[in-house]
Amino acid sequence: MQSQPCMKIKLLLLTLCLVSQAYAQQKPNVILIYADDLGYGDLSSYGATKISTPNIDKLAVQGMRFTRGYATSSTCTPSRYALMTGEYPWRKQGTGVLPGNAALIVPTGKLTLPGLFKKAGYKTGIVGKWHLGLGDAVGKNWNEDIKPGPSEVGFDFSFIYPATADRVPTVFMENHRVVGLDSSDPIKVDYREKVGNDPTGKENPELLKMKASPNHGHDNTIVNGIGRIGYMSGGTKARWTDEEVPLTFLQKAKDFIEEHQKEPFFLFYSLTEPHVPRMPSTLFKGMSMLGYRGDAILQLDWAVGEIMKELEYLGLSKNSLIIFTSDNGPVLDDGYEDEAVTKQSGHQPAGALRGGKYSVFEAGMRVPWIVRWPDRIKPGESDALVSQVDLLSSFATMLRQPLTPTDAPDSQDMMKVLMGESTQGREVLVLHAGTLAIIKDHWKYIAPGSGRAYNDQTDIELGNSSEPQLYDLRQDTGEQQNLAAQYPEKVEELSHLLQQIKET
Ligand code: NG6
Ligand code: CA
Repeated sequence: MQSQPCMKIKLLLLTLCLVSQAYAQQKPNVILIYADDLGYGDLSSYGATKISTPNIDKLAVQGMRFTRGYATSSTCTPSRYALMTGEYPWRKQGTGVLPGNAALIVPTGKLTLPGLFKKAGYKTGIVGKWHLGLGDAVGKNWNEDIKPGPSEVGFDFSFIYPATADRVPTVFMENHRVVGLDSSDPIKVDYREKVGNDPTGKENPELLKMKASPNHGHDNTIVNGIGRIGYMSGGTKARWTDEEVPLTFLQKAKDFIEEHQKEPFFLFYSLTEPHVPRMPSTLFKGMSMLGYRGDAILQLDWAVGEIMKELEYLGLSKNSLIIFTSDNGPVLDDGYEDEAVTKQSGHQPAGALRGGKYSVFEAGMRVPWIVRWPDRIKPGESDALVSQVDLLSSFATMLRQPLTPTDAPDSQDMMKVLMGESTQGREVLVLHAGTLAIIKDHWKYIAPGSGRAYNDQTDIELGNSSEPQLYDLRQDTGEQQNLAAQYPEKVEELSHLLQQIKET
């Protein structure tokens, strides 16, 4: 017979053992930090020398830094569509850059990334930019509940703005409602013709605090001295102040984390920087010496640091999985005279990559990509091929949620790769801008297309050509040498493969 104290010690040890096992198996919190138009070369951890981003660099040092991580597309809406659905956006009509009054394009009846987390018992939230449409029609009443939206595709909580900072309506929405509605000053939105009496950039350019670039589309309703795309009237008190937008999102993100600290949560923290209009808060104006675009990047880096501090403070840092990436590549002049070009000062937002936002060349879609999870990931670097379309399947594996054959059709399970436990990335990846491209091993084939080769407004090479293009990314990351004529059988193989994928 064992003595009483001995039994007690054994019981205590057993309990401790079970508790620690449960702890090890505890589901991690997941925070997806998604920058807007941040380029491959915009971070010091990705080679930038004219700007320093210590907080994001720290994530890179403590986690896995990917050098071949991609968004699916070179603009926002399609990349986000793929992230949410696990489906290549070019398979579906209407997934291009949406106006601010567009209807929701994410299907409500299908599995989505937040829906997956929800099924696995997580609390899910999005804070920041949405840009996937709201409601079931273009013509909607902004003064009442708007559905469907984030709540109907899997988010328990949303605090968003509808489209982009340069598109009306310039308001925040919490769950189904615009924040700060005032029935005596109803909001109207129109993208075809002017509504109400607010001045426009076209009629009253003298009222602008930041000029629109010539021939860009930012000359409709002026809000806070900035011309927007689209017209709005009313909602005077609901309109955001540009300098405060990122600070508001940061606070809401921190609140969400704090509120759900005791249960597993998934937070999609969808930052707005460095997308136009770049209007950093007073503290950051002038800080980078690269103009407001650089300042916005510093502000973004600071916000990431604040999120990390919050996690530390709550004791959640180790068991939180952070993914940091960007929705598409960089652009300097995207429609406002904000000195991004004149103060570039040698900064290379795309690093050594060719092209930029809107381009099918590498800079359009190859973006910073960092995964940090101290409880599981050993710090390192990986050149495995991964795409944001893969997150859905990868998390399905992590959460042990089986997928049906119609769920996330283009998403591949990259969990081991993301954890740094495998170097076997994708074999094949389709990229999307004006035309499609396909990467297989180190080869990249760009299908011929009729689009412009160069956009002089944004000063970006779009990558379109009437001729097939073939690049050897291993030797020529900068896509300088078109080898199509030299390797016709490779061109044949890849164009055939692309065709096959399009038809599946
Ligand atoms: C373009 C806008 C650009 C930006 C982009 C969307 C013009 C000339 N350009 O139409 O400023 O808003 O749409 O960017 O109006 S994205 O990152 O959301 O895809
Ligand atoms: Ca974007």
